Amino acid sequence: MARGLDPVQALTLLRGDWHTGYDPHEHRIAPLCTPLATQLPHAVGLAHAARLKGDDVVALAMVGDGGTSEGDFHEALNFAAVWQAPVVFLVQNNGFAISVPLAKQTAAPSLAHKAVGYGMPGRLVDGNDAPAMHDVLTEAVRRAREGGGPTLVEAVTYRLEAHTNADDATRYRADDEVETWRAHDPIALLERELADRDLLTDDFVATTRESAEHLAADLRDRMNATPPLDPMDLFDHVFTRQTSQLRAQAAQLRAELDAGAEGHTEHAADAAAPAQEARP
Ligand SMILES: Cc1ncc(C[n+]2csc(CCOP(=O)(O)OP(=O)(O)O)c2C)c(N)n1
Repeated sequence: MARGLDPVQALTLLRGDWHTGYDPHEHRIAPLCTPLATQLPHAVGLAHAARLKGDDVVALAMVGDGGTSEGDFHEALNFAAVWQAPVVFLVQNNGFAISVPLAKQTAAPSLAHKAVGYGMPGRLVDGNDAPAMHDVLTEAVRRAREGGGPTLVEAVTYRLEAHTNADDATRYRADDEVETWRAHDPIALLERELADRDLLTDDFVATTRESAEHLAADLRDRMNATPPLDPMDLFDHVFTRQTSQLRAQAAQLRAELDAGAEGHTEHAADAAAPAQEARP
């Protein structure tokens, strides 16, 4: 969104569409992908290639605390350091990978410590402190741009809500822990800090709140509108030339969809029949 992307475009994949919703080249944002941490080796390859071509690029690769347990995390950081690729790895450590707390994810003193083993600087920062985040990331980007190689940044924060609406977070963490972190909400902290420095007017706060509510309401409305999806699209862009297995699977789905559509018509007819009979 900071690069002018429509939030509905950014969320297209999560509505079940087969494409990422925006042009990665136009916005210089890689396509979203569901498998955890695969974006990290992609970022290293992209940054390394850009440097070889003399393109002034620094890749920012983001991952969660849980994602740092994936093999891709290790491979990406290792190669980034060996090649001195211009990449900044930003780990959003929000304490949980769905229900798994960080203590079950790693025995390292911090995730930032892992940088030492790869041979790159590691930075541990309060992820709820916006100016601190800005400082640390600006320094990491500058180092990468000047040829100083990658940096691993661990931003410590907390996931206030459940992982998804299918997750009941009360089963694995205490309410008072959540409330303690709620008091450190990064937006409230930034607002207080700016107000303390007389950099914030009531007018600006009111206008910003109003436009944020408007943006959220508009996003909800547009996300709730049923997207024009055809499940058969699923098979179109997997291979340049479709395999026989995919053709068979496509035919099977087509048959199931057609049978389902007929089933719906029959149900609709069943439902309509008694009403017709009851008519005088
Ligand atoms: C390779 C892989 N394994 C499992 C999953 C299922 N999964 C989706 S999100 C998630 C937890 C991610 O936790 P974390 O990396 O800490 O990120 P967070 O969502 O907390 O920001 C898991 C296990 C997945 N998407 N990909």
